[in-house]
Amino acid sequence: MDYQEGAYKVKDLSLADAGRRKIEWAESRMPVLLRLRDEFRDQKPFEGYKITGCLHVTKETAVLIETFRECGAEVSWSGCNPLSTNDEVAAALAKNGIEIYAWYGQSVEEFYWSIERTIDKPPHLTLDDGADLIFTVHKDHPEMADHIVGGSEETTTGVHRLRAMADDGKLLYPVFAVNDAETKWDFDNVYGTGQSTLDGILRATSVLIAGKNFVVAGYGHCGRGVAMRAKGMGANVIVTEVKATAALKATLEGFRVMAMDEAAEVGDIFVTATGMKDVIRGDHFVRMRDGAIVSNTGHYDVELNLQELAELSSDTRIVRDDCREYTLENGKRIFVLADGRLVNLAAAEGHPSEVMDMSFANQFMAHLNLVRMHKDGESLEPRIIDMPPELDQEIAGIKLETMGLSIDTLTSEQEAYATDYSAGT
Ligand code: RBV
Repeated sequence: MDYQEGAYKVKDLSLADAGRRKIEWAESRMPVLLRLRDEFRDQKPFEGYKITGCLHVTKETAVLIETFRECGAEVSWSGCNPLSTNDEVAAALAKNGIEIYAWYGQSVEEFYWSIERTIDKPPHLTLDDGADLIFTVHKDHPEMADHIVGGSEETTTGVHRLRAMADDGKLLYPVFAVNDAETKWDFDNVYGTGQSTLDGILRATSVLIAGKNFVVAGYGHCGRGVAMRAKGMGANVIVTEVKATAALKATLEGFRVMAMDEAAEVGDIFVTATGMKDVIRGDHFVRMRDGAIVSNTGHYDVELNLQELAELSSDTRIVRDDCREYTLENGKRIFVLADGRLVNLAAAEGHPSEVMDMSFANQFMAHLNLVRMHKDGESLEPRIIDMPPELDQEIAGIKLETMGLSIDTLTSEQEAYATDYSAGT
């Protein structure tokens, strides 16, 4: 398709004012990112660079996009999940002249069509959440890699895949592993996922969490956050795992650990947070209690095998927004939320602005670093680059400051003591 500056495809441009109010709300809770915007607005470090992003179109992402733009970048964007775009926010961005192709309820074809449109004019920088954009470049437009300075990846699953790609020597340009920054995964993945997943389940069902058997599949950072919040609301939390150390940690945190075969029979609410496919499948669905609620909060919609569920069912219907009832041939009913797509973004608004503030400050800095290295003529080998740990302290420091909290500083004697190997008892 011919490239047109500022082109867009969104649900309805008349939603723009409502979207603008949402973006302003997020801005009021994202002081770290706004500070970066203020710091770099006049210098325009991104002037002459096009950033293409593929990340959930939410009010928080809008703050990131507009920050890049105000700091000089040309931006094009698509959502990274067919069910996560906020149509009001997308309209506000389009109205503000951002090149954007995103609407809620895209088909898979429309999803990839949107990615293609964002790279009709090749970018210098790519920003991914789940690696669909970077995979599209590698698979269908490898020649574009010569033009691309570097990229970044937001989420665990994406970084995992990209590391595998780099190990195989297939990665064509350098990518910052934003997910692996301490100020990302120790906050966004734990507290962000924890709260927003419960939020999604509540909006889709409005059930009482207290007293329910709440099964969390996967006890990584995301699963831990979900388990913690479900416990806080009075659920009996059960954890399923494939990794012994993770299962042990869950046990010592006071959660019951069992295999999914067993959990399937007792769970009232299920959430998968593993990054693996077929975590809940046909032989689990048939064992479930009547009325069981099943959802996923992992990046891809592969964790629940809904095809097997459909094959076991005699009937299915939508009973509420984001809640589909399956009636099994054994007469039991199972309720699947958001068609197995990440429930926190599909049925709620994703992570709260306060945590995305730090995740997106990391995204901003990753791209600023890529541009700086490029301008300095540093050779940028294709590899996965870790975020500098000093940056975590800087971001966390600003966050604390904006929360009005102060911390101590080591005295010079204490600093010397920290590395004094002659000191003992
Ligand atoms: N995520 N973004 C939001 N409100 O914009 N919420 C969640 C938002 C990101 C989060 O960083 C996680 O790594 C990723 O979505 C999973 O796709």
